[in-house]
Amino acid sequence: MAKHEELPVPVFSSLEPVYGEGSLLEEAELRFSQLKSKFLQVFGHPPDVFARSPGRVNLIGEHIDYEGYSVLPMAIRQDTIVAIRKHKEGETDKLLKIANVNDKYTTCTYPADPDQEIDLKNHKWGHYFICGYKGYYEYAKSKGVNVGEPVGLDVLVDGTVPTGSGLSSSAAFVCSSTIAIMAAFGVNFPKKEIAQVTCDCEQHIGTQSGGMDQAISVMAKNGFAELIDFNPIRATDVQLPAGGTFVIAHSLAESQKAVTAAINYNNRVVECRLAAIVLGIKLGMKPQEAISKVKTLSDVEGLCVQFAGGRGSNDPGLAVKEFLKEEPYTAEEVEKITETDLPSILCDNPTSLDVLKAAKHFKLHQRAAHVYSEAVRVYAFKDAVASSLSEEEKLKKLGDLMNESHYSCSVLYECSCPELEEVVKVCRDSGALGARLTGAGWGGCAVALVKESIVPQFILDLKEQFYQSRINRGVINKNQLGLYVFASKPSSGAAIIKL
Ligand code: NG1
Repeated sequence: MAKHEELPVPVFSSLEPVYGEGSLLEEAELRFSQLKSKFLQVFGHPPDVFARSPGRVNLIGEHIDYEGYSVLPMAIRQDTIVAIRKHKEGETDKLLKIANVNDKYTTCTYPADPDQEIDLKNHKWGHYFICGYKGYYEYAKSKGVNVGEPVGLDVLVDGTVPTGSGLSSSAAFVCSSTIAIMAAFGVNFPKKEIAQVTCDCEQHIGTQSGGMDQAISVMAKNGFAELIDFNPIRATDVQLPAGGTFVIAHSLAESQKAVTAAINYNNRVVECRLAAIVLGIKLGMKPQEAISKVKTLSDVEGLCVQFAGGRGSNDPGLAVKEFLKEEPYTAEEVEKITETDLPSILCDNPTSLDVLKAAKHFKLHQRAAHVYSEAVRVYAFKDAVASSLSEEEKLKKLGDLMNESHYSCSVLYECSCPELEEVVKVCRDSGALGARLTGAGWGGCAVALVKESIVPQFILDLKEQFYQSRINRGVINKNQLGLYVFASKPSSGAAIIKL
């Protein structure tokens, strides 16, 4: 039997296989029927097809996917549904009209041109659809599909993944858009290929993201977290211990990842790249060879481990301690080691040049120390899940690893913020076995591992200690609390729905 990532995105003619039964199904039935009527009302035709893709919570493995390391997320029930209709021959307006059921998002219109540039200086929510649109054409052409003349598309979006929350609303939107476009054009591909295409095409938005979010959104399986490996993309089911529940708690600070890319997300990608090049050179590579061959810390892991081997260890972190100083590097210091100016090293990506313009210095030691140690924690987490430890011990071990991960993200990678620190502390004080920021950070959500038996009390405690003062100040409405703090079970991945 083919592995599930080799299979195409499933096509369903009813909602049960995706949403199960009970209240989730009822809620989904309502959403789909409202989406259908609104589509008719806005565009004067019914949609041809729907695609949905979920958000995710990353349990462990933060900021290491773009360095080539495995991560361990699970899909959540919140998702993005895209309803789409391809214009028929004879319909002359060659436009992509992207509307949203939520009035907060005004309709975006773009030309039906797969080669259009996305205007990064003028960020719009519809740009994420254009990522998928460009991705579809680039990929279909590379697979020899006759894509024909571009035609207009009518699109209506309904998303329930909170934006800027570290739960990957962007990937849910890009994946559902790409899959909806594929379905409208009558093609489908293996899930692992779609995971790669959507990962590549989301980079059109200007973040040099890794592939975690798209991979889990496309390849998730109901009831399982997934260990996601890269190069090539692969998903391995991880059955989480039954006695533990993951509770997601929003810090209520919005993470503006695309807008702050030059100082936050892309800055870390660049720092990791420079750390990897410097390590490569210190461990014997010629500067030019390191610059051309080394892109990520995983590229020099072998050299670091070899170095550690000489000291009776296999920890690449030893090379970090030995060769990367803790004080931040100036651009000149890095250029002295690389014998090349930084713009020439990083010229393959214009968004890296934006990082250089904004950066005062580079913290190579701390970033590399985080990446290598976090990569080890992912496997320790997976091994603990599969171990013969008692359930109690297992949950304790998983919680400890999550706490260590948070410390590393906060102190070494500096991707936390005061609100996240506060919510993580409240989670731990309220009985979580472990709690950490999840996703890119700089705002967004924390994820806490909580014993199943105390979940209701835990959520009440969080409400009292973290959310009540925010409700009193009018930051959120008390009726919306369920959107910001909720228990989550591993949900299913992307699907095409023809009703
Ligand atoms: P968020 O911002 O949580 O969707 C981002 C990246 C991931 C990964 C995490 C940090 C995108 C689409 N996703 O996730 O690839 O690097 O940060 O672990 O940018």
